[in-house]
Amino acid sequence: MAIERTLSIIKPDATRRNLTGRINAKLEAEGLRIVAQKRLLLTKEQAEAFYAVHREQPFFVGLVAFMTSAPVVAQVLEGDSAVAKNRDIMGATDPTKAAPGTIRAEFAENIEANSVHGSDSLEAAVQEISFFFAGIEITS
Ligand code: FUP
Repeated sequence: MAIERTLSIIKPDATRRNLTGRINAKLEAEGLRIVAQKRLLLTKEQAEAFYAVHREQPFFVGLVAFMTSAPVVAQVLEGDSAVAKNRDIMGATDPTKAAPGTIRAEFAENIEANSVHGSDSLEAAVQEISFFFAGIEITS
């Protein structure tokens, strides 16, 4: 296994319900290290840029409105196979399909307000980490 870094976002539905600590506890219990973290309120332009790949999707406008509705916590997670491991810990996009014990099964409100984002590939992780963090802000 290789040590990887992945980008995680604790979304507005979760920050609003004070779930940051409980989500972080799950990530750490599964062996991921939080090597950078910051809380911020995304602008419309920032949310649109982050989710640019979904620009043509019918859910795009709602997704941007949701992601700018309250603060998010952006974080870099590090560990063995961190990209896939975080996706496992998160669970499926739709919480009704997420495996028991996953963050989305436990906390998500619906397919849009689904509590967390996680990079879906190593290439996406590199790009998404650089969207939020400078190298000097990440410390193993
Ligand atoms: P994921 O990688 O699991 O976050 O899922 P996607 O990249 O497919 O979708 C990104 C985000 O778009 C989801 F987290 C929530 C939102 N979305 C919707 O609001 N409705 C949908 O039908 C699909 C995705």
